[in-house]
Amino acid sequence: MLDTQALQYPRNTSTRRLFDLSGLWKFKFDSGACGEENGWQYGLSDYILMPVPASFNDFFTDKNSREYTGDFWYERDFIVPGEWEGMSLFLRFEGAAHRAEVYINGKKTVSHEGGFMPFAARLDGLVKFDKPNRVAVKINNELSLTSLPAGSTKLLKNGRKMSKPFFDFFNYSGLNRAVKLVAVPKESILDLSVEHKLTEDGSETKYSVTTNGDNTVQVSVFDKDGSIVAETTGKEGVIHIENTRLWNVLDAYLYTFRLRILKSGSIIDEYYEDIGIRTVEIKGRDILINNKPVYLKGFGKHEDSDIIGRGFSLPVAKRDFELMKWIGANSFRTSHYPYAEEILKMADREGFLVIDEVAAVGMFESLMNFLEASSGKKTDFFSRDIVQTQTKENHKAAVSELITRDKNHACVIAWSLFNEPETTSDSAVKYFEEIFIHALKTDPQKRPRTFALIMNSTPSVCKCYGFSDFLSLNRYYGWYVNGGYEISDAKEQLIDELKEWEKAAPNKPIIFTEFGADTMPGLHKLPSVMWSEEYQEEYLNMQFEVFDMFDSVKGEQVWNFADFQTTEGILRVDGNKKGIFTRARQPKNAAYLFKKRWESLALDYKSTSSCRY
Ligand code: BDP
Repeated sequence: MLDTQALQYPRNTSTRRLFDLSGLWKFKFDSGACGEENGWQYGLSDYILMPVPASFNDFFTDKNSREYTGDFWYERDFIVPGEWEGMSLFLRFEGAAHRAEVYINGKKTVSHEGGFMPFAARLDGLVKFDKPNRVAVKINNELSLTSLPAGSTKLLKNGRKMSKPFFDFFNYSGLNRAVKLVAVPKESILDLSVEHKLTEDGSETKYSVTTNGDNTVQVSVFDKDGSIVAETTGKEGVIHIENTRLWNVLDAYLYTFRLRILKSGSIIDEYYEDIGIRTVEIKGRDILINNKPVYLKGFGKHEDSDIIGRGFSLPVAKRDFELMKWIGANSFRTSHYPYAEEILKMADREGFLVIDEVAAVGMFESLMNFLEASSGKKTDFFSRDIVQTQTKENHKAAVSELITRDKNHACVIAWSLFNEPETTSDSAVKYFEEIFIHALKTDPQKRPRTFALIMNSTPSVCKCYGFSDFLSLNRYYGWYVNGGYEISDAKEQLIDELKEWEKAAPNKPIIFTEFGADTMPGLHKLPSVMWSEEYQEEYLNMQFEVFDMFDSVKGEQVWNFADFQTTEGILRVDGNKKGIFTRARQPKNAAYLFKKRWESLALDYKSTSSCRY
């Protein structure tokens, strides 16, 4: 059963308490997978200290540790204040990559699959008050056909394990996000869902609150100045707001929805969420926000930075938003996994549009899937029993968690349910259908659903694009295919493919969710050669010309926002260099090209709808 409260963003309120356990934890590799046998759940000896949140990998100076694959443990002590006795207590793990088992004072409490979603270790009855308690967590970062992201684990002849991702980012592992000690009242608010409708005089928000008790629920809505604009009681209902200040692209407005459980005048529980009121819809070839067409300008990103790997860093997130605003972007995709919720909160506040992606990446079974795809090689990923059973179950659970956590964010305009899966075999179809239906059922707002199509998923062979409400194309003509001086042929290919898509899917907007060229920052060549800053610009100008030719293209999200770390290999020079910014978040020349273009493109660029700005 989904623990919805674990997915609820934790807050201090008049009834709730919160303590962040970020800091140095004890840490130890368990290459023999014999931690439990040796009693590590009770405490670690011969440990080292490890910062949380962070990926462990890049702190190390030896390669065996950086590449470590297998079980590893984190442990620390924590005090639960006596004043919290009688409350419901849990530790919230916000991201443990890729699977975890949590022990509280030696007792196994919870296990969780997937490294990008919060889960709770419930503490009731397991902890002492005002005395040290111990949390030990065993994490495992092995990749397999059933893990999201997918990959394999190789046993080297020297006995060490090695991660072999079927995807193009480093398998950063560990407690990548914070761990928080949370106390909520025994009777408390477990979940809130909202669904908005625009009316002639404002808006209507249908809401539903889940609690674990029968006392009255009160919902009060406050504007930015703290003035109350609506109030009602009941677990379900409709909130009517007059003259609503809608949430808009790069013009965000958030109302605070305060929820209370009341009993004879006293407050049993209190929680709040900042909610932007807006609608999202696909109509013909338009993506409509509040019934107005929008053109997406932005990035595929990664949670990736120097030293901390995939660890969440508020400062890095802040810098990324400043750069995205500077360059004139209005959107991004959380490629290739759900990001820390703080990032969505920032997007809510800044008015960015987010395509929220589940970690279903690598379902093509190849590390260099961009190359395999261009070679036309078929990998029948979905024909295996284990994929149709265990992987699908994990995938559905990940979709449930993603949508439950992120459903109220105004910034989230679509769910991306896969990145570059195999789509040409019949076995993919049934799998896709189930995942797409599951997402629709789970989302109260019924947002558009999509998946990012790999190069070889062309209209003539792809059997799955029909499930998408809009097409998300990852295309590398001019890089993996016909790169360099052959770019004129690449342009023709891109044009031909787009013509085919327009015919095959006349009612679907097309978003380029990936296009890009690896570029060594500072490498200048006249005339251009591939990898030079000049070639990146040449490649992008070619793309822009083609995008501008097709009215069906309703967005461009370049790959990638910044250079990022990958598995080492002959195609990667210390990582993927397709960034428009360097890994240190400084501009390459191409950044100025984008700034000029995006600042000149209207928000409703190429709209076909009658309702324009
Ligand atoms: C696509 C993937 C992305 C890669 C990119 C690339 O979706 O993760 O990083 O290509 O090759 O295949 O740069």
